[in-house]
Amino acid sequence: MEDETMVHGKIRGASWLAVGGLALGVLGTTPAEAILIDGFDAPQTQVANSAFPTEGGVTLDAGILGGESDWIAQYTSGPGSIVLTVDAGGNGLLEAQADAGTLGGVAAFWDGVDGTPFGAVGLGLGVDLTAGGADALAVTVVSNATEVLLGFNLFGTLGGISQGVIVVPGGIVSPTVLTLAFASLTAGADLTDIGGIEMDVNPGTLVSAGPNIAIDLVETVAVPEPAALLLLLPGTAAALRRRSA
Ligand SMILES: [Ca+2]
Ligand SMILES: [Ca+2]
Repeated sequence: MEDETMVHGKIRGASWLAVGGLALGVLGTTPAEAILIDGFDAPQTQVANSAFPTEGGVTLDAGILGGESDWIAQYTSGPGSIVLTVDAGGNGLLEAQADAGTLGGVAAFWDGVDGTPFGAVGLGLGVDLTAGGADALAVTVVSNATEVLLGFNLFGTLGGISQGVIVVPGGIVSPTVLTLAFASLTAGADLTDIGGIEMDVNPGTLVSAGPNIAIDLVETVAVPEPAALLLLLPGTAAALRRRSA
């Protein structure tokens, strides 16, 4: 996985550096820094099947937003298992899959240290998701066999839920960053004070023989807007001319 991580870093680093450098030159501000929600670097395994239809656990790790992630594998029907693994063999990935003919789902929660994935979502984060100028959630998918929906529920500390979905296309074989703009979320929660984050794999959709998805990290990012930068360029050029005159 070391090679993949390097490739991933190179791709992401290169693209953001290029645009960030342009923004730096034009706007004179430092590029926004993202919040890492989870890099999936602490091990977790949950297997749900007909004998154990709802399995869950928590992972405590200082590298996880809020210090803890909560996990549930939910089996619905079929001959096999719903398998959730995080950091298997130290690979730094979240992987979810259903055995052939088996239906179910997988969910992750980041809601502070509450010691359980069950019951109400904890509201222990108290995080400003817009910090650093972030305007989107981003998921880096390293591989995905068939189309998967990643449903996000953002729970406001003071109430309300904002929701959105990232469509992960099938056929992904190299690190791919997919974003969910805050502006596209349903209204409900104050994004500057989020108590809990939920990510569901294929929410409301039962999946058979899949999904076989591997995710490297979930974070917030400031998505560059090339169109806005282009609009700024003429004005900047004019300002520079005035300054030198
Ligand atoms: Ca928790
Ligand atoms: Ca990772």
